[in-house]
Amino acid sequence: MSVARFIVLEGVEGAGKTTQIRLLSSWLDALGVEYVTAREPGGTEVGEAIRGLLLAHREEGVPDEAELLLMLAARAAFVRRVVRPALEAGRVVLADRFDLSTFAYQGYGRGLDLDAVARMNAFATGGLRPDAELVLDLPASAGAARQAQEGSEADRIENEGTGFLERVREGYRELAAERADAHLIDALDTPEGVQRRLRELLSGLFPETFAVREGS
Ligand code: Z5A
Repeated sequence: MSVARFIVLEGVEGAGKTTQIRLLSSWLDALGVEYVTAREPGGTEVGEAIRGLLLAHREEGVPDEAELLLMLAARAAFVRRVVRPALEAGRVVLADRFDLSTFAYQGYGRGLDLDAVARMNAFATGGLRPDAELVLDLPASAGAARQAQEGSEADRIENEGTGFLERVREGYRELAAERADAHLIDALDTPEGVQRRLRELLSGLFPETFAVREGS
Protein backbone atom coordinates (compact mmCIF):
# COMPACT_ATOMS: atom_id res chain seq x y z
CA MET A 1 0.00 0.00 0.00
CA SER A 2 1.31 3.45 -0.90
CA VAL A 3 2.09 5.71 2.04
CA ALA A 4 2.24 8.82 -0.16
CA ARG A 5 -0.13 11.53 1.03
CA PHE A 6 -0.83 15.05 -0.14
CA ILE A 7 -1.28 17.22 2.96
CA VAL A 8 -2.11 20.92 2.68
CA LEU A 9 -1.82 23.60 5.37
CA GLU A 10 -4.23 26.49 4.93
CA GLY A 11 -5.28 29.69 6.68
CA VAL A 12 -5.06 33.47 6.68
CA GLU A 13 -1.66 35.18 6.82
CA GLY A 14 0.11 34.64 10.12
CA ALA A 15 -2.01 31.58 10.97
CA GLY A 16 1.20 29.61 11.48
CA LYS A 17 1.38 27.44 8.33
CA THR A 18 5.13 27.88 7.86
CA THR A 19 5.80 27.22 11.55
CA GLN A 20 3.66 24.08 11.56
CA ILE A 21 5.19 22.72 8.34
CA ARG A 22 8.62 23.11 9.93
CA LEU A 23 7.47 21.18 13.03
CA LEU A 24 5.77 18.50 10.90
CA SER A 25 9.00 18.11 8.91
CA SER A 26 10.92 17.35 12.15
CA TRP A 27 8.28 14.78 13.03
CA LEU A 28 8.52 13.08 9.64
CA ASP A 29 12.33 13.07 9.91
CA ALA A 30 12.01 11.26 13.25
CA LEU A 31 9.48 8.81 11.78
CA GLY A 32 11.72 8.12 8.80
CA VAL A 33 9.04 9.23 6.33
CA GLU A 34 10.22 10.69 3.01
CA TYR A 35 8.57 13.99 2.16
CA VAL A 36 8.83 17.23 0.21
CA THR A 37 7.63 20.67 1.28
CA ALA A 38 6.57 23.50 -1.02
CA ARG A 39 4.60 26.72 -1.01
CA GLU A 40 1.92 28.10 -3.30
CA PRO A 41 2.06 30.18 -5.35
CA GLY A 42 5.58 28.90 -5.98
CA GLY A 43 7.37 25.59 -5.67
CA THR A 44 8.63 25.65 -9.27
CA GLU A 45 10.72 28.08 -11.29
CA VAL A 46 7.70 29.36 -13.17
CA GLY A 47 5.59 29.37 -9.98
CA GLU A 48 8.15 31.46 -8.08
CA ALA A 49 8.27 33.94 -10.99
CA ILE A 50 4.46 34.19 -10.91
CA ARG A 51 4.59 34.65 -7.12
CA GLY A 52 6.84 37.66 -7.64
CA LEU A 53 4.35 39.11 -10.15
CA LEU A 54 1.40 38.52 -7.82
CA LEU A 55 2.75 39.78 -4.52
CA ALA A 56 4.65 42.91 -5.62
CA HIS A 57 2.93 46.26 -5.04
CA ARG A 58 1.66 47.65 -8.37
CA GLU A 59 0.47 51.16 -9.08
CA GLU A 60 -1.90 50.05 -11.81
CA GLY A 61 -3.43 47.21 -9.72
CA VAL A 62 -4.11 43.63 -10.83
CA PRO A 63 -7.61 42.78 -12.11
CA ASP A 64 -9.18 40.02 -10.00
CA GLU A 65 -9.55 37.75 -13.04
CA ALA A 66 -5.85 38.16 -13.88
CA GLU A 67 -4.95 37.36 -10.27
CA LEU A 68 -7.01 34.16 -10.43
CA LEU A 69 -5.47 33.03 -13.71
CA LEU A 70 -1.93 33.67 -12.45
CA MET A 71 -2.61 31.64 -9.27
CA LEU A 72 -3.92 28.80 -11.42
CA ALA A 73 -1.01 28.96 -13.87
CA ALA A 74 1.38 28.55 -10.93
CA ARG A 75 -0.77 25.64 -9.66
CA ALA A 76 -0.74 23.85 -13.02
CA ALA A 77 3.08 23.79 -12.86
CA PHE A 78 3.10 22.90 -9.14
CA VAL A 79 0.87 19.84 -9.65
CA ARG A 80 2.83 18.51 -12.64
CA ARG A 81 6.38 19.33 -11.53
CA VAL A 82 6.18 18.84 -7.76
CA VAL A 83 3.11 17.10 -6.38
CA ARG A 84 2.48 14.28 -8.85
CA PRO A 85 6.15 13.23 -9.17
CA ALA A 86 6.56 13.20 -5.37
CA LEU A 87 3.39 11.15 -4.82
CA GLU A 88 4.41 8.73 -7.58
CA ALA A 89 7.77 8.29 -5.84
CA GLY A 90 5.90 7.38 -2.62
CA ARG A 91 6.68 10.64 -0.79
CA VAL A 92 4.47 12.74 1.44
CA VAL A 93 3.85 16.27 0.13
CA LEU A 94 3.45 19.03 2.76
CA ALA A 95 2.10 22.07 0.92
CA ASP A 96 1.79 25.60 2.27
CA ARG A 97 -1.57 26.44 0.56
CA PHE A 98 -3.39 24.84 -2.40
CA ASP A 99 -6.81 25.33 -3.96
CA LEU A 100 -8.71 26.17 -0.77
CA SER A 101 -6.72 29.42 -0.81
CA THR A 102 -8.11 30.23 -4.25
CA PHE A 103 -11.71 29.67 -3.17
CA ALA A 104 -11.14 31.69 0.03
CA TYR A 105 -9.14 34.62 -1.44
CA GLN A 106 -10.34 34.93 -5.05
CA GLY A 107 -13.83 33.54 -4.36
CA TYR A 108 -14.88 34.86 -0.94
CA GLY A 109 -12.32 37.68 -0.72
CA ARG A 110 -12.50 39.11 -4.25
CA GLY A 111 -16.05 37.99 -4.92
CA LEU A 112 -15.33 35.97 -8.09
CA ASP A 113 -17.95 33.38 -9.02
CA LEU A 114 -17.23 30.18 -7.05
CA ASP A 115 -18.46 27.84 -9.81
CA ALA A 116 -16.17 29.51 -12.34
CA VAL A 117 -13.26 29.24 -9.87
CA ALA A 118 -14.07 25.54 -9.41
CA ARG A 119 -14.12 24.81 -13.16
CA MET A 120 -10.85 26.62 -13.86
CA ASN A 121 -9.19 25.12 -10.80
CA ALA A 122 -10.17 21.60 -11.92
CA PHE A 123 -8.50 22.28 -15.28
CA ALA A 124 -5.33 23.55 -13.57
CA THR A 125 -5.06 20.61 -11.15
CA GLY A 126 -6.16 17.93 -13.61
CA GLY A 127 -8.52 16.84 -10.84
CA LEU A 128 -5.79 16.19 -8.23
CA ARG A 129 -7.19 16.58 -4.70
CA PRO A 130 -5.35 16.77 -1.36
CA ASP A 131 -5.76 13.85 1.05
CA ALA A 132 -6.20 16.34 3.90
CA GLU A 133 -6.56 20.12 4.21
CA LEU A 134 -5.59 21.40 7.65
CA VAL A 135 -7.13 24.84 8.07
CA LEU A 136 -5.46 26.89 10.81
CA ASP A 137 -8.26 29.16 11.97
CA LEU A 138 -7.84 32.52 13.68
CA PRO A 139 -9.28 36.02 13.28
CA ALA A 140 -7.58 37.86 10.41
CA SER A 141 -6.66 40.70 12.78
CA ALA A 142 -4.73 38.25 15.01
CA GLY A 143 -2.81 36.93 11.99
CA ALA A 144 -2.00 40.45 10.83
CA ALA A 145 -0.84 41.37 14.36
CA ARG A 146 1.56 38.41 14.36
CA GLN A 147 2.97 39.51 11.01
CA ALA A 148 3.32 43.10 12.24
CA GLN A 149 5.13 41.91 15.37
CA GLU A 150 7.49 39.95 13.17
CA GLY A 151 8.22 43.21 11.32
CA SER A 152 7.64 41.75 7.82
CA GLU A 153 6.30 44.15 5.21
CA ALA A 154 2.75 43.39 4.00
CA ASP A 155 2.59 42.16 0.38
CA ARG A 156 0.00 43.35 -2.19
CA ILE A 157 -2.68 40.88 -1.06
CA GLU A 158 -2.05 41.26 2.69
CA ASN A 159 -2.46 45.00 2.13
CA GLU A 160 -6.12 44.60 1.16
CA GLY A 161 -7.31 45.47 4.65
CA THR A 162 -9.34 43.88 7.42
CA GLY A 163 -12.68 43.60 5.56
CA PHE A 164 -11.10 41.56 2.75
CA LEU A 165 -9.14 39.35 5.14
CA GLU A 166 -12.20 38.70 7.34
CA ARG A 167 -14.17 37.57 4.26
CA VAL A 168 -11.29 35.22 3.47
CA ARG A 169 -11.41 33.82 7.00
CA GLU A 170 -15.18 33.31 6.82
CA GLY A 171 -14.67 31.64 3.44
CA TYR A 172 -12.23 29.19 4.99
CA ARG A 173 -14.68 28.35 7.77
CA GLU A 174 -17.56 27.75 5.35
CA LEU A 175 -15.44 25.72 2.94
CA ALA A 176 -13.99 23.62 5.76
CA ALA A 177 -17.51 22.76 6.91
CA GLU A 178 -18.43 21.62 3.37
CA ARG A 179 -15.35 19.59 2.46
CA ALA A 180 -14.97 16.10 3.91
CA ASP A 181 -11.15 16.25 3.72
CA ALA A 182 -10.88 19.66 5.47
CA HIS A 183 -10.25 20.01 9.21
CA LEU A 184 -10.53 23.29 11.13
CA ILE A 185 -7.90 23.74 13.84
CA ASP A 186 -7.81 26.48 16.48
CA ALA A 187 -4.66 28.44 15.58
CA LEU A 188 -4.86 30.70 18.66
CA ASP A 189 -3.31 27.87 20.68
CA THR A 190 0.48 27.79 21.20
CA PRO A 191 2.62 26.49 18.30
CA GLU A 192 3.25 23.30 20.34
CA GLY A 193 -0.48 22.85 21.03
CA VAL A 194 -1.38 23.28 17.35
CA GLN A 195 1.38 20.82 16.38
CA ARG A 196 0.11 18.23 18.87
CA ARG A 197 -3.37 18.49 17.34
CA LEU A 198 -2.02 18.13 13.78
CA ARG A 199 0.01 15.04 14.65
CA GLU A 200 -2.98 13.42 16.40
CA LEU A 201 -5.17 14.19 13.41
CA LEU A 202 -2.73 12.86 10.80
CA SER A 203 -1.89 9.70 12.78
CA GLY A 204 -5.61 9.02 13.18
CA LEU A 205 -6.45 9.67 9.52
CA PHE A 206 -3.48 7.88 7.92
CA PRO A 207 -1.90 5.46 10.42
CA GLU A 208 -0.08 3.59 7.63
CA THR A 209 1.85 6.79 6.77
CA PHE A 210 2.22 8.65 10.05
CA ALA A 211 3.24 5.85 12.41
CA VAL A 212 6.59 4.86 13.87
CA ARG A 213 8.30 2.25 11.70
CA GLU A 214 10.60 -0.56 12.85
CA GLY A 215 14.17 0.68 12.82
CA SER A 216 13.27 4.40 12.67
N1 Z5A B 1 -2.98 33.37 -2.38
C1 Z5A B 1 -4.18 33.61 -3.03
O1 Z5A B 1 -4.72 34.72 -2.97
N2 Z5A B 1 -4.75 32.61 -3.76
C2 Z5A B 1 -4.18 31.38 -3.89
O2 Z5A B 1 -4.72 30.51 -4.58
C3 Z5A B 1 -2.93 31.15 -3.21
C4 Z5A B 1 -2.37 32.16 -2.46
C5 Z5A B 1 -2.27 29.81 -3.32
C6 Z5A B 1 0.85 34.00 -0.36
O3 Z5A B 1 1.35 34.29 0.85
C7 Z5A B 1 -0.28 34.97 -0.68
O4 Z5A B 1 -0.96 34.45 -1.82
C8 Z5A B 1 -1.29 35.03 0.42
C9 Z5A B 1 -2.56 34.40 -0.14
C10 Z5A B 1 -2.36 34.47 -1.61
N3 Z5A B 1 -1.51 36.42 0.70
N4 Z5A B 1 -2.07 36.79 1.73
N5 Z5A B 1 -2.54 37.10 2.68
P1 Z5A B 1 2.06 33.21 1.76
O5 Z5A B 1 1.26 31.97 1.92
O6 Z5A B 1 3.42 33.03 1.28
O7 Z5A B 1 2.16 34.04 3.09
P2 Z5A B 1 1.06 34.26 4.19
O8 Z5A B 1 0.23 33.08 4.49
O9 Z5A B 1 0.32 35.47 3.85
O10 Z5A B 1 1.97 34.57 5.42
P3 Z5A B 1 2.96 33.63 6.18
O11 Z5A B 1 4.00 34.50 6.72
O12 Z5A B 1 3.46 32.51 5.29
O13 Z5A B 1 2.03 33.09 7.33
P4 Z5A B 1 2.05 31.67 8.04
O14 Z5A B 1 2.99 30.76 7.35
O15 Z5A B 1 0.67 31.21 8.19
O16 Z5A B 1 2.61 32.01 9.50
P5 Z5A B 1 4.09 31.78 10.14
O17 Z5A B 1 5.12 32.37 9.19
O18 Z5A B 1 4.26 30.39 10.56
O19 Z5A B 1 3.92 32.65 11.42
C11 Z5A B 1 3.79 34.07 11.35
C12 Z5A B 1 4.28 34.69 12.68
O20 Z5A B 1 3.45 34.24 13.76
C13 Z5A B 1 5.71 34.28 13.07
O21 Z5A B 1 6.31 35.34 13.73
C14 Z5A B 1 5.50 33.10 14.04
O22 Z5A B 1 6.55 32.95 14.93
C15 Z5A B 1 4.22 33.51 14.72
N6 Z5A B 1 3.40 32.35 15.12
C16 Z5A B 1 3.20 31.20 14.43
N7 Z5A B 1 2.38 30.37 15.11
C17 Z5A B 1 2.06 31.02 16.27
C18 Z5A B 1 1.24 30.66 17.40
N8 Z5A B 1 0.58 29.51 17.45
N9 Z5A B 1 1.12 31.57 18.37
C19 Z5A B 1 1.76 32.76 18.32
N10 Z5A B 1 2.56 33.15 17.29
C20 Z5A B 1 2.71 32.28 16.28
